[in-house]
Amino acid sequence: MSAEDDIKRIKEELAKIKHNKSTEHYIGHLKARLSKLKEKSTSKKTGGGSFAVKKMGDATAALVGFPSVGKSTLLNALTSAESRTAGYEFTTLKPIPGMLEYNKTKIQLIDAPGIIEGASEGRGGGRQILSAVRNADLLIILLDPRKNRLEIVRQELYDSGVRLDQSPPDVLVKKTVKGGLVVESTVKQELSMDTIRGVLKEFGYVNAQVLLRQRLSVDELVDALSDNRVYVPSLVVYNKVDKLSEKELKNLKKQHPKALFISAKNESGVGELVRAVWEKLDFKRIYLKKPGRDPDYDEPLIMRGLATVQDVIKELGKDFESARVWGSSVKHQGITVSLKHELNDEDVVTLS
Ligand SMILES: Nc1nc2c(ncn2[C@@H]2O[C@H](COP(=O)(O)OP(=O)(O)OP(=O)(O)O)[C@@H](O)[C@H]2O)c(=O)[nH]1
Ligand SMILES: [Mg+2]
Repeated sequence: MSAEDDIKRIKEELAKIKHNKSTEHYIGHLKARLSKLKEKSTSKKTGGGSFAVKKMGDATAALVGFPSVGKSTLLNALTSAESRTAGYEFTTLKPIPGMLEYNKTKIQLIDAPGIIEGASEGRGGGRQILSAVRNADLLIILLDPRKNRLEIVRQELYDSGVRLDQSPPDVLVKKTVKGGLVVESTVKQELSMDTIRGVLKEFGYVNAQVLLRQRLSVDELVDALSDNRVYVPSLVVYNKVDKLSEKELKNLKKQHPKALFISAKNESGVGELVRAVWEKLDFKRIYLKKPGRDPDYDEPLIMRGLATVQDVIKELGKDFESARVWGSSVKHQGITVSLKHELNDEDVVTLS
């Protein structure tokens, strides 16, 4: 029996089982097994190949969606890249990168071929496409409002190991030489210890110290133990709003209050989209200032996420011991801060 047959059989079985306390252990076993089989079959089939795009710029955002939703039209509107667009499906055959500059930041944008239902199982070359976008720092899910396939796209991403807008489960596993499985939890778990140990065993842990620091579902526990999970933020964007009546657009906005609404063709709403992309990528522009000189506002150091003075020093690759900071992260302008101090966007830093 091939891994594919096994995967299919386990999925069918999972679909049939009723979820309750008495089946929890067995479900855990099946889900762990499924994850391992998928990992094995994916690593065999995807090598990146011609679909691999080298990451460039300060961060990478990838466009994902069904065919013909306007991904290439949007890439062309936002960057100087020229990706073929057409009124038929599967126009784009491999990922096309472009570069977008905003707020002194370079954002690489990847236009990917369209994915369809079953992509995570390889339909329509889906595996290759998903493996090309999964390493992006942000996924822009582009949709045609007339064919709203948001849930399908999300499910395909989920099934290929992409976890949108969530952080990795807080689980620490340390393999040991002997002593069996020692499982501790800082919070009360819903899952029984029997289920947790069963899943750990399925992943091959015989001797290990395991610390669970959050309440976990079976899926989260399996995620924590699987190698191929990525945790990526996302934006939901409805394109082609020029085709909607005012009333239709109003209803759509009501249904999806967090989404963005654009027309890539007319380039309307794209300014807001670029701003949202920039904000979602959590950039910090740090202006460096040599003592006695003006800050360098032209070429900020671009950081992402949490950025401490220490991170800045590391990025510069030089030795500094002290820092003064001006900007919104300090109460007193120009004060000397510790190296652990967290910087905000547009802070000015003098290192010495
Ligand atoms: N009315 C309207 N049409 C659009 C818009 N954006 C794209 N289109 C049209 O939709 C069709 C598909 O656009 P593409 O950009 O090729 O779509 P894609 O998502 O890259 O498609 P694949 O490469 O096949 O996955 C083309 O005919 C575009 O002109 C838009 O905002 N409004
Ligand atoms: Mg395209």
